[in-house]
Amino acid sequence: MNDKLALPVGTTLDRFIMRKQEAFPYATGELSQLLRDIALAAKIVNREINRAGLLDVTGAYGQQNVQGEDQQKLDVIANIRFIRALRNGGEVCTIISEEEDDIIQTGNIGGKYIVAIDPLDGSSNIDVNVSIGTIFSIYRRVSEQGADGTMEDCLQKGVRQVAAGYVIYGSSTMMVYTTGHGVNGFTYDPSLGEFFLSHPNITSPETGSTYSINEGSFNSFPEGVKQYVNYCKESGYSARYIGSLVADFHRNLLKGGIYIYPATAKAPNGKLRLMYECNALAFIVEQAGGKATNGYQRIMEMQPTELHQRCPLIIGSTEMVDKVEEYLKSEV
Ligand code: AHM
Ligand code: MG
Repeated sequence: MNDKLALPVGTTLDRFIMRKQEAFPYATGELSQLLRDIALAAKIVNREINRAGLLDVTGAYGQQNVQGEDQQKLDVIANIRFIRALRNGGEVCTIISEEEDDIIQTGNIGGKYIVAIDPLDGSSNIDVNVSIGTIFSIYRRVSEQGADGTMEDCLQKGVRQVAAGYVIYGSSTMMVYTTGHGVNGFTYDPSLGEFFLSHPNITSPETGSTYSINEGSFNSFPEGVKQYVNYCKESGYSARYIGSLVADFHRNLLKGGIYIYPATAKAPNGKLRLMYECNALAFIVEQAGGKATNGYQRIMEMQPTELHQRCPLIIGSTEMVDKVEEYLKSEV
């Protein structure tokens, strides 16, 4: 699954993207440019996040996003920054964003790509200086170039992603992405303004002993999930739940573990969104040797029917995800 072209730790993200592109003689370089656009926007958002406490940009913005949640100022800022970068880059015709009800046409009718993005995930953590993240998926449009992207371009299954990634704004800032040839992680050096390859060829441990789930909703979990959580406790596993999907996912990806956001009474279809949260992480986890399911179906094979569709998410080390599926199956 991993690239044949191994590049040393310390390679800059720009060079890494360029060298990978050179390995594909017919690549036009547009996807590479698009990834660089995202990295640039991530640096800008990182700067805003780092000074959030100082510049009074934290706190509610006074309006709600399409899911009826309070928007934070930084959500809005991140949304603007990413959209601007993608519009200016020219490779993307259409964007789906967690922060916008409808699809966003960039005006780049010659652009080949569609991007689905959660510009700033884990927004309840912004005001309290806890890790947050950006999540993105990239698809090739199915309609002809020369016009705006269509709904059909947007509602593609996760298996059609050409690239996906996330940025974690944590104790250090990292960008982790895949183009379907393994997963690589880059750490940002703010003094140089560059991302450097720090985690080449990330592989997810087969199993782990950490589980991440909001146990406050235990009473309304599906029976199989309740049983799995009890199994974790009996097994002496560690519970770790940051409440930032990217941060919980990232830890579990590196160390082994499972993240679960099941259907609950409050969120009957789960809380997370298929198009710009679940699919991207599913692509990454599978590329790293892990697994992502809604409990009954592989996430990346779900046919999206709505832009902001939600689905339950069970993601992480393969053996752990398999176990949850067994419990869910025995429920019926
Ligand atoms: P958001 O997109 O509004 O930030 O919501 C997504 C976040 C995830 O990052 C996190 O894992 C989850 O919501 C936490 O939700 P809950 O507080 O219900 O456990
Ligand atoms: Mg989100």
